[in-house]
Amino acid sequence: MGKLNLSTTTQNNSNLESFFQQRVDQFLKTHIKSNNIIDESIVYALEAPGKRVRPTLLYLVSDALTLELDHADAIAGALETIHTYSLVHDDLPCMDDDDLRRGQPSLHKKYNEATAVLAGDAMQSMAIEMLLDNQHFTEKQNNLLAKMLLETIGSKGMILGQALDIEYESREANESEILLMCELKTGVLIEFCFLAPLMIADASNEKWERLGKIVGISFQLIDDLLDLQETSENLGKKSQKDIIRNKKNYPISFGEKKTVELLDAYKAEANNLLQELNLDEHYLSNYIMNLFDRRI
Ligand code: GRG
Repeated sequence: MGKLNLSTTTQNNSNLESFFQQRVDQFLKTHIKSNNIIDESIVYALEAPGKRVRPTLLYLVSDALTLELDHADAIAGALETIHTYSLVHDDLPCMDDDDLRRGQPSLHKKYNEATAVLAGDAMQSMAIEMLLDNQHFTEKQNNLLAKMLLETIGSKGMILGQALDIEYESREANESEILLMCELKTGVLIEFCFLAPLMIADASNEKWERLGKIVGISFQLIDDLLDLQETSENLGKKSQKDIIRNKKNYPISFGEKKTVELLDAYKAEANNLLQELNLDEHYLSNYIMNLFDRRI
């Protein structure tokens, strides 16, 4: 049932979440020194109060597979760095054009557009360096992880998802196209939180893989619902923006009711998979179930 001594590290879910948040933040702090304007802007984006969902999932899946947490630090740091780069570029005027991110001015507002493009580019290199420099794994394992991450975020993964998101602003998209777009632009990076430790532990199986896929797609569906239902103040980013930009996300195209029904079905399936994987008493189960109920 995992190596983490939860009784000594944390008493409840919120302590556990801040334990993982602090852990990845500490890793990032020691890896990124603010020596120049690009590093300074990267620290600005990374230190902003994000939820650290991807590192937390990565640590919990690693623990469930009885991997050591310090072996996962570099993967957690790389994931948060890639995720933050995607937000920095997503906020640019040529993308989703958002002035507010994580409750503070977007990077291009605090600095300028050129700095935001360059900082995002540098964050991608930085993340891959973190994986390749991980002293806890063999060179072969580090190379495999780097290749997996590059495929995940490349032109057949996250970037394609973002390209489809933009393409659908000017044309209709059917249900399977929208679900694929959700999986690519957001889901695949979350799936990586499952697939990376599974690869290291040599423990891949269909149930784990399906769990990662469902959690990833659901995360975007919930994000789309929250965009319609919550205030900008609560989200720390501009809400109601998808309708204004003619986005074809799931609730806009098929309604909030159908989105909630789909999410209920995914949540029930995730719950069953967690039980079949004998994880119902592991904190990963609590964390995943709470992700389905999140309001930020
Ligand atoms: C290469 C120019 C260029 C752009 C790429 C990759 C990319 C732009 C965009 C990725 C798509 C994207 C930003 C999807 C949004 C995913 C999502 C739900 C973000 C919010 O994640 P949270 O809620 O945020 O985990 P925090 O701030 O808590 O970390």
